[in-house]
Amino acid sequence: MEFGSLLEEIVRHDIITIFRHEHPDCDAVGSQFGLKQWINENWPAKKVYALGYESCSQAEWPASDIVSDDTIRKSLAIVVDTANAARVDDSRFQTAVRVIKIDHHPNREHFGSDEYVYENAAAASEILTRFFRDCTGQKMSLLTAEYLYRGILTDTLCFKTNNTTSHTLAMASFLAGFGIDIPEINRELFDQSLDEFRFAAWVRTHIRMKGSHLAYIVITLEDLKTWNIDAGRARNFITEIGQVREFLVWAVFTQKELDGNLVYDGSLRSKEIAVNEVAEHFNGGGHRNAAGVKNLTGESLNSLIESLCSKIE
Ligand SMILES: [Mn+2]
Repeated sequence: MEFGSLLEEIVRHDIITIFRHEHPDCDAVGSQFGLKQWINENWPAKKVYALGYESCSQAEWPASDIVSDDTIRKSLAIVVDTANAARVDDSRFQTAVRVIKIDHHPNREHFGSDEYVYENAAAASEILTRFFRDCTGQKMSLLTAEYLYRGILTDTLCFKTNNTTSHTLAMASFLAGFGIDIPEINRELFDQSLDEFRFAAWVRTHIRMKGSHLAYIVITLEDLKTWNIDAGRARNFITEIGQVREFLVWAVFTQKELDGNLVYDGSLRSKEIAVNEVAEHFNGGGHRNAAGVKNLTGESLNSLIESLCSKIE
């Protein structure tokens, strides 16, 4: 990985705004707050803001900053973990003096003047860890290391995804060296409440099969109400149906109301098949083995299932 003028740009600007994607996961906020923390510690006089309207429900994170349009216009904007401009959770990044993209998703849409996109990285946090490690003149704290470690650990599902490489592990090891409490961080991120444990059991018993290798579940608005869980968190239970030998593709769909109609958002996972290529035809996209779709009618949900199935056979 090469970081060109990234350090110089950070040094050059007095105001830095950091953006990430909507429906933020731990890699989005981990890389965002990790970068903010690192800049704050090395250049205390700089004004650094982490922006985004939504919050991440997994583990505890600092609140987003609130800044004026004028401040953003004067700032260097750094967008982390986000493949396309429309997905940034605050479109004002476009007004900044300069925009830098740091990401690990397939680089289909170019935005910003500088891009540090490494598709082989398992997490945006992995890229930032490498950058911080290479900046030998700067210091780094345990808190920064913890934010980034959370990002790597969650995006790799505890180092289990097939984009986990020796580089991923080397970066995690570098972070762990700051004194990270490894079992504690695992408990914080992955321990379930009793209600979640029961919901997970319900998800497992309500999967449907299409053919022998595609497993999915459709969670209705009524189900969400019964379980008192929001759609985003419910879709995270896709991990409950992951590790099954027979399943090559698996998915969780949640129902929602949009302009008076019932539509579906979904999370797709696979062992080998490129689910993002299918997702792109259904208002979605993402990684080869982990993608999402949104606002599908019941009919398009069925054709998505058909398309996934035909890709397996
Ligand atoms: Mn990520």
